[in-house]
Amino acid sequence: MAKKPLNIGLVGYGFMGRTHSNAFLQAPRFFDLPYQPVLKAVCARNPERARTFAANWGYESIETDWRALIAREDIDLIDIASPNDTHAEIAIAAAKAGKTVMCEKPLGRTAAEGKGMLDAIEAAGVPNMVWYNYRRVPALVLLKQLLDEGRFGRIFHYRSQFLQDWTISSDLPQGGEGLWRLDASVAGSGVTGDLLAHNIDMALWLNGKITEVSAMTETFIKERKHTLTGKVEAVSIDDASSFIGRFENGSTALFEATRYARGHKALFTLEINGETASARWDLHDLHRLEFFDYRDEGRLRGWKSIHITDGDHPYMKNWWVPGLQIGYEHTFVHQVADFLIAVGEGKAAAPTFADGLACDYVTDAVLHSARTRQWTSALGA
Ligand code: SOE
Repeated sequence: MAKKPLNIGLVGYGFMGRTHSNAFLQAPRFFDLPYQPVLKAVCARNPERARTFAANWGYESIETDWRALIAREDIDLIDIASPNDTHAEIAIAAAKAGKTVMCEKPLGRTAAEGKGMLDAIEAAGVPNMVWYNYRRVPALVLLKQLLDEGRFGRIFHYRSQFLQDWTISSDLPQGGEGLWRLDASVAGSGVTGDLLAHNIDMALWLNGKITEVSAMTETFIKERKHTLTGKVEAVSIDDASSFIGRFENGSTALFEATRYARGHKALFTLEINGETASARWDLHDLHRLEFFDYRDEGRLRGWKSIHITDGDHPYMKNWWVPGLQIGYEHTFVHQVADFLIAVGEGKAAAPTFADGLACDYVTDAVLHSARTRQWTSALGA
């Protein structure tokens, strides 16, 4: 049966523009979806580069002004993959125009911005999703299933890190294309909104609400040349961010994100310790889930390393044959597939804008706690 076309208008053509475009192309090839995504238009300020991007990924047309993209009647879904300072304005305008909206993480640069976005989405009643892609790693979906089945008993500890090392050089400029993540006026914050937000979103999904945090941030390099002004300017972002905290379920939280962990490129790790089981996972080995079950027979008790590649593992029957791995880009493919299936059924698919705002509340609390050196509520308004 012919699928209903769903016309995509993408804003932004950077790293995330590529992951999203690939996902829209691949999802209907591997999953049975109620819609056929059609790459209608990509929007970016530089027309030449937008045209090159469109030709490479198969977009039918380009726009250089996101307002014109939203005004187009042949666009059903606005996908926001542009820098963080553009998320709110575009999402609010797209919602008002009745478009379906997908937005890169973090939702807003602040929770106040995120709240405005959620209000607009709710007023318009349009389908929405935030691209916290790691929720779609098969090993972590399996972990979520094991938690929901109650295999861990009472949860005592949740700890998570995101370690990178790409900003250690003091010669690296800040700001501008490619380096806007180093400029807080564009990004909102440094690693707190960029990396720690992934740890937090995952924790909210797996282990429930974080009620309060006590945080510390550090900016190791205080001045950098700004790409746009050419001048050496004060650095506005946090280079490292860590916190201890409490979850609503009584477990304790230990989180850390940094871009100064020499040797680590994207080491997203998490570990959860319960009364009857523990599990741990890391992004560098994303197809494995380490699992310890205390209820195993004593003589055989130990950590299992489960290779998440079999047909009965989440998403895996849609890919190759048992034993063959998938990777990072597939998390975005899964996100498109889950979203379109949910939209077809008239349901919400998490992480919604409400979930994105819940994460923004925690990142705001982390920054506030670090600034004031006080324990801070992470539950938001
Ligand atoms: C930063 O280097 C970054 O690209 C983040 O912006 C992404 O969200 C993360 O998934 C990988 O690292």
